[in-house]
Amino acid sequence: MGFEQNFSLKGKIAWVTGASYGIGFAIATAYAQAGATIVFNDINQDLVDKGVKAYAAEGIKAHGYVCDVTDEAAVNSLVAKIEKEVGVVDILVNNAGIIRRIPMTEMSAAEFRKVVDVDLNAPFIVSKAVIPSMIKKGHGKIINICSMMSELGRETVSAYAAAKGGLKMLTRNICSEYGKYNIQCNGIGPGYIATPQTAPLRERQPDGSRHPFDSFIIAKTPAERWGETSDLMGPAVFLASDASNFVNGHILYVDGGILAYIGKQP
Ligand code: NAP
Ligand code: GCO
Repeated sequence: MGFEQNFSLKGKIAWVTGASYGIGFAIATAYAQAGATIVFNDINQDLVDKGVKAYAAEGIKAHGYVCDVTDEAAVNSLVAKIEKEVGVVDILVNNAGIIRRIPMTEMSAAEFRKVVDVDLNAPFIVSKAVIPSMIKKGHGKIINICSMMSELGRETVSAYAAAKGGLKMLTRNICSEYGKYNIQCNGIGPGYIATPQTAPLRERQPDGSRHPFDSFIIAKTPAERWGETSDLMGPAVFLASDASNFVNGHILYVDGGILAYIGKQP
């Protein structure tokens, strides 16, 4: 197999969850550029319609579906629909996610459960739904979008950190259980990336100065910048391609060096 072919996704069907915009959109765009057919879902028709238009603007004919990834019946029904309308999923990216920044003692159990439901239970549900066909097909790639919070805690993100820490271990367990079927399950751990999800952490102050958290992240990142969704495209293609067929159960941190660095002296 030629070197470039190792990184090609030609002939593959990739499903990226929650990918109307943000990190998922960037990953799906990279997969299309590498030759894959793109399937994505989002939580409502308006987002899906906007996503289809956004992909079309990139020259990509994406198959968009409405589906709440926490709803197992809806996910199983969608997998059957995708297999009928597009084909068997070769590459799954569990990207859909939410965060609630609330001090733990002020967070309700319902709010905690909601974050865990989307960020951990849903990757279980969706992975479970696509694995049987991957086994029949003789190969599969599952990529879970983890986080710095798969390794580190911080104030107000207890539910998110618990979920993303669990997602790291779910990644390793899927690797352990299905590696023998030539299914590789890995994670990507983005650092702090400029998307709508982190917009509140980057808002300029009334006097025009940086948000304190923005300055904090700059000081904690050797690259001295926030990540862009484009920084994730290459690593995502690598983990979806034949080039990573012997990489399994690994969390690839794409964080500009945050996890390696004690932080700039004030
Ligand atoms: P985002 O901008 O909030 O996008 C998340 C997407 O998932 C949205 O389209 C959202 O739809 C969708 N979604 C949420 N709940 C869903 C559900 N139940 N079913 C289907 N779709 C659902 O987030 P992002 O920044 O692109 O992050 C994407 C992933 O990367 C998440 O898992 C996040 O935890 C992770 N991550 C982000 C960063 C970062 O710095 N941005 C860093 C590390 C990891 P709605 O618009 O309706 O909510
Ligand atoms: C936060 C941020 C982070 C990022 C990301 C870091 O509030 O700390 O939202 O959690 O989203 O997960 O990797």
